[in-house]
Amino acid sequence: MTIKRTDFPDNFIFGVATSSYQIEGATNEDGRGDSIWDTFCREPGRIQDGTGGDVACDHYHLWPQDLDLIQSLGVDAYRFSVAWPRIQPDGKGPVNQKGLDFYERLVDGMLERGLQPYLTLYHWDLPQTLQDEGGWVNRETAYRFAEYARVVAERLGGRVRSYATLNEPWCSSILSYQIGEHAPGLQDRRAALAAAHHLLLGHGEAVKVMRDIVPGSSLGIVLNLQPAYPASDREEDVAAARFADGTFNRWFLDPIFRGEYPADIWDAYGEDVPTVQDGDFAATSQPIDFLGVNYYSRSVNGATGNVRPSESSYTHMGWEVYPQGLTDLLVRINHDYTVPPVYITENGAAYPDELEGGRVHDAQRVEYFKAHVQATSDAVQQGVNVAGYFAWSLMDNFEWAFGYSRRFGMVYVDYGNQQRILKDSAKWYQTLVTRQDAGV
Ligand code: NCW
Repeated sequence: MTIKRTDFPDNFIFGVATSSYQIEGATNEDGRGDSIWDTFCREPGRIQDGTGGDVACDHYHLWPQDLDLIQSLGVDAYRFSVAWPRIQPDGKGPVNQKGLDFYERLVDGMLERGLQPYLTLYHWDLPQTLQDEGGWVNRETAYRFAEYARVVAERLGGRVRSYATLNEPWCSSILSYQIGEHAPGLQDRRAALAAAHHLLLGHGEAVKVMRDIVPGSSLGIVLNLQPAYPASDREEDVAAARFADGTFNRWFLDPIFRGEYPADIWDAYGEDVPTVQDGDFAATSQPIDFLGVNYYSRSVNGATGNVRPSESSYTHMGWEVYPQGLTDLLVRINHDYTVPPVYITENGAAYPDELEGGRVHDAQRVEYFKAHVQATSDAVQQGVNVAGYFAWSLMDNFEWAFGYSRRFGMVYVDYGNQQRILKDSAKWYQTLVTRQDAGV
């Protein structure tokens, strides 16, 4: 089966995505403050290969050539994130003009190259000073976030077509404060649920503030959603899937699109539920212009734990390859919620790539992308308003707790000399997006 660009609506956007801490490096330059990831990476045992983001892809210095690279792929848009500690080193108060200057150059650089900027305000690099006061567990952080959003929107304004508040709040709450795999590495469910609530509140407050500053830009949020399937028809397995869907998906979707938490999960959380003040749900459910969906895999749930189907293939992250899950997920959210246009803001796969004679033959990644772009098109055919697709990632980068041991890029990064080398998947994507009628 082949897929071609003309299978999609004319104004459908194709892009590539990255995030600040994963690519920028230069963590001590031009007045940047510490983020919770700088601290976390210094703690022994937190990062699999003992590395951190101090150099990463050195994008802070190499950005002009990286933008050239993106332009050469022929994509329409570039999704990137702003590092809060570059803008406000202490997370509040004084604004660091040099930080704003960097992102202004970057945005202008995109526009000069015909690339639409899709900006994310928070891709997990919380200023350490705010963490010292409790981080997202502290309600005040939500209001600090709205101030930071104001500062960025005032400088970059309507040049940025799309502002996302948060990337994957499940990760910056549950994975960070309950499971403890991400910074700040706590293991406390009650704290995690407070963090999730304050993230959602911060999202809503930021949307309110930005509406007036950038009325022409589209505002939204990016969630990592994972459809949950039962391992069998047995009642216990169906209940397990419903619970997984509730904690992972509905806990974030419902406050945004219904102004409430899902009752079944609220009851299951017992004493650990967050304190919700009057007006909080009015904030979390502020109208938004788009929903960003990051899709990587599904979960298969049994009463006694998750199941890993043996006939499936798995990526280097151990995530099952299941493209049908993307179609199912999109159709389902379109059915269950009144959703604005949806973007697939991330989709991709890590594989252990090897550079051979200047080339990277990442056939599995090509297959992964092909199947998921097709799955996106299937959802469009079934009536879901999908407005764009962003590949994760433009280039190999710092994969959080896995350090540099996982490669998600369409472009290979040789960390020894910072060379960028197009993998076969980048060439495949280039053909898809630039040769309108070429089946790839
Ligand atoms: S870790 C993660 N990722 C990867 C990361 O590079 C990117 O910054 C994120 O936006 C690739 O895309 C996202 N997501 C976490 C997914 C959670 C998987 C469920 C784990 C269950 C314990």
